[in-house]
Amino acid sequence: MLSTIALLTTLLFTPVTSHGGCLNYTVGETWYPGYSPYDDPTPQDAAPWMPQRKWTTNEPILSPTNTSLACNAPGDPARAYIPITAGQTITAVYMYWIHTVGPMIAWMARCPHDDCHAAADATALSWFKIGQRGLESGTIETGVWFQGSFSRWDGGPSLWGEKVPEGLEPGRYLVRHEVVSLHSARKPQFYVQCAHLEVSGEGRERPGDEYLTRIPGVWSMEQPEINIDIYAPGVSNSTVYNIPGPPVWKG
Ligand SMILES: [Cu+2]
Repeated sequence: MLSTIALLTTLLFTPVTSHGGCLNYTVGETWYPGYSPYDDPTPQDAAPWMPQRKWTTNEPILSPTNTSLACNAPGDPARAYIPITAGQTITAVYMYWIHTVGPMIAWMARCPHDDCHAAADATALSWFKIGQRGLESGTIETGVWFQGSFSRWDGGPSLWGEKVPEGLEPGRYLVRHEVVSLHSARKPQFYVQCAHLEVSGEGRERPGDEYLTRIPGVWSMEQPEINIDIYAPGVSNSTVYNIPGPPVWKG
């Protein structure tokens, strides 16, 4: 009951009724504001400091083959890059996050010719995972997923940090934060934001082909972990959820 009241209070004082997303980033102590679909787009579109690709609605993407799955819609390139050294953590800062079930995956992709602005078509890039979070304890239906445990229900920022692999070669990359929400049976919801990163450091490695995939392409309704009914017998009480897709590249 208490949590219900807290949730209702949050909803009354935030500009959304159901969905949230990644609106900011931090590296160390530095904050990098991203795009806000809740605010006037005009100054944001002109902002030279903007490191996040444009997204104009907090609604989920409902099809794993939608081209907006890559970097949301419209996904216009950002103007700025977040500087980060390989081995440092990029933290995605979510606001208004309320869903609790399903995996979260952080991805990166190298921009051709080190120009993420020219590489506007994120569906053509080779994506690799840098981190993923799933079921932390309990069962698929009622257990604790990172998606629920990371959320600050009081309306404060919810933080999700993943390390840029230490061995990664310097260059300009997209980083893509994806939440897959599975609370509707066989109707997965995808929440995606992308930002531009400028990676420095001494790394000389890049992920091999077995780590790379296209987006869309990586998910399909043929995958039992994506096309899932978390309330079905045999599923709801399972304590194992394997996050599909390629393995995480640790660099
Ligand atoms: Cu939602």
